[in-house]
Amino acid sequence: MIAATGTALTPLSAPVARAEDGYDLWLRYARADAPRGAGLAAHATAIVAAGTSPTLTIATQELQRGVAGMTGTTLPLSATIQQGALLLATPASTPSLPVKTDGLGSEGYAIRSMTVDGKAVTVIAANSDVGLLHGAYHWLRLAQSGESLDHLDISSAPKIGLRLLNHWDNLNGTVERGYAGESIWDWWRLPDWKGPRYADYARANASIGINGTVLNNVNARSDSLTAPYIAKAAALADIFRPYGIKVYLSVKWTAPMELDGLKTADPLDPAVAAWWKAKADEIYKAIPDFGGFLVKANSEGQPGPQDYNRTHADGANMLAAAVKPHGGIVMWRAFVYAHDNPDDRAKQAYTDFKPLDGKFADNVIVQVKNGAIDFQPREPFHPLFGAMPKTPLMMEFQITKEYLGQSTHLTYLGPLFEEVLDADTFANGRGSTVAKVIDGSLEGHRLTGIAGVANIGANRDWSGSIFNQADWYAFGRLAWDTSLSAEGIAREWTKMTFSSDPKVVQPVVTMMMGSREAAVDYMTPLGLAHVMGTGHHYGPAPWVSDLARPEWNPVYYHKADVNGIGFDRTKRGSDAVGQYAPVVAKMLTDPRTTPERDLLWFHHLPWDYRLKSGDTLWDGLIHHYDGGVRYVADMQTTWASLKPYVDAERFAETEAFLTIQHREAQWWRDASIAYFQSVSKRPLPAGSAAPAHDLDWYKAQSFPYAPGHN
Ligand code: BDP
Repeated sequence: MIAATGTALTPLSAPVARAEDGYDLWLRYARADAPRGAGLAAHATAIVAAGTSPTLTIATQELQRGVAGMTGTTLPLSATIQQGALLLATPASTPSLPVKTDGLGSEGYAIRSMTVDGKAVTVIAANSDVGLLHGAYHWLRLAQSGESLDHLDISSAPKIGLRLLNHWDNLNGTVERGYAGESIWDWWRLPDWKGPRYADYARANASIGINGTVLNNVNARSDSLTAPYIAKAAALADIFRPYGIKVYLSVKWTAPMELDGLKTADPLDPAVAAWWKAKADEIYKAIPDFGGFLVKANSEGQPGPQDYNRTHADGANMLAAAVKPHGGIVMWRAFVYAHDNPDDRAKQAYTDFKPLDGKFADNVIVQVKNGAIDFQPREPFHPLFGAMPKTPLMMEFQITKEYLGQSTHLTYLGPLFEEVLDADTFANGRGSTVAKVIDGSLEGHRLTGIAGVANIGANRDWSGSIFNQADWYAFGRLAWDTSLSAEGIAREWTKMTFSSDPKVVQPVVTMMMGSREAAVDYMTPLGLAHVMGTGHHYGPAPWVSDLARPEWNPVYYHKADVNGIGFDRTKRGSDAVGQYAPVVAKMLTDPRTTPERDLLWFHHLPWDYRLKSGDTLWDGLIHHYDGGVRYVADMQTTWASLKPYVDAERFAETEAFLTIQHREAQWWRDASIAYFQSVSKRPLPAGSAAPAHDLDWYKAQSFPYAPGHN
């Protein structure tokens, strides 16, 4: 909670006494120490805002809230310019605006320290009030992080148009792969009851530049398209609108059949197209700025156009025509693989979608997961990036940590996002990064997007742990600007979330930066993937081999036996490498030139294969497992040393979660080694302890009530 009580200023590195429950996220506006507070107050003597729109009111109220929290003083609204004022203006509201807003688009902003009418002021300028709101949040971020507010000369505009959260929230309040409690959407009591949390959700998202939210699970129910549910979605849209956030809905392909008894859902059937057109008209009547549809079709049992021998493009284009007159879009997911297709699962999306390049309507964007399997702790970038030049592709990241320790593990995802965005597809020569594919600059697309599967739930702390909030934050910041560094983002998040005291910032950021790699090490080192427990995906189960579909079984992915381990995706194997640009394919064909972190993703290698460290593959694998567990122990030590600087509540929770993480990292390591040793028949390298239990013990563990899985 914001602790705006008391007048005594807390010295920077003094112990923090107040308890916090995480509700305020990175918008805590904690009281600044005396020198910083004074500096801040000098740059915020009043707000001069031209206009009274709901959005501008939100911006000024946020500035007032922030300054009150940080300095204890009330920031007045003023009609006239005074020394130290914050000026919020657009060219429309202030024709004499002294700051150029060209190139800022409809959402960007400029922040400039300057002299106006002889007074030193800070001007926040934008082309729209939403731009001003983003600018206000930027200024507050600087203020909260203890950055200088002098001589500001900032321009910022997003390159990616759609920056969306995808909620996998069900209408019954559960959240698929959600580890932070129930859904924050109170569907049952909407639209009448609109709790304060919705606006706080919008504030948090606006503060990091997220501009859209898909309200319901991609495994959608038709009910969300009925009149009562459209009214509920409209109530949320009304709350989010002034924050610059649009709502979108996931749709079920067979909704026309389920809701209105149509005989078919064939996209080329005129009655089906007419049904969707009428449905779109109905939605837009209630939500005039409705964003559009997200579709999971012909994937994991969901119906889709292929059921009628039509293509994904046929399906997407029919829906696109329905929303087109209203300016809506269709996000069509490429997460497809079929039970009757014996080909490598990692190849199937490319095989299905690549031939459709150029066949999609201009208001369709294809949403591609970061990797070709499914949000693993590490995956090479998806081969579709760079392979469909005539089609806008948007990124789908998973913020919720289905495969990365769920709610309790501290595994900061910034480095994962950064690694994928920076990956070079070589589609148009060197420097054809994934970021350039999705921001449209590589192939000249105007429709651009990035989505993150939300980690938000009804828990007080929103995300299931304090550190999980950093993943939501990092997603938003990178969506706004893919060139930001994960480390810089961790730094600003830490300053706002805990303290700008370097004694806190440095260790916390260091801890965060290696944490995802540590999870890779204790779960799936050297390019292993998908070895987790069936269904809930919690915990290790590399031995599973009895599930109906081959590609649901961990043994399908690691292919370990007495001779070696790994999935051969070279020409000798599935030839998934052939889906990458020739330069990349060549590199991945040879284990020696394949990045070691992806080694077993692309190659099946003998246990005696020599790693760059000089270790055999077998010994190296064990060393990675050991290193991952050790890293978690080190995080525990670091965290313990921060006790004097962190409030009791957040300290205790993180301490307890790190204890869980350490226990589970050990379990991952031990169970994986017990299993792989049972097939490799090799001794452990010197210094590596035997697993605590035998393999049967690990196999016998069962978790029928693990969260996030129905
Ligand atoms: C997988 C999840 C599953 C989702 C699916 C998807 O395990 O719950 O429905 O992805 O993205 O990661 O559609």
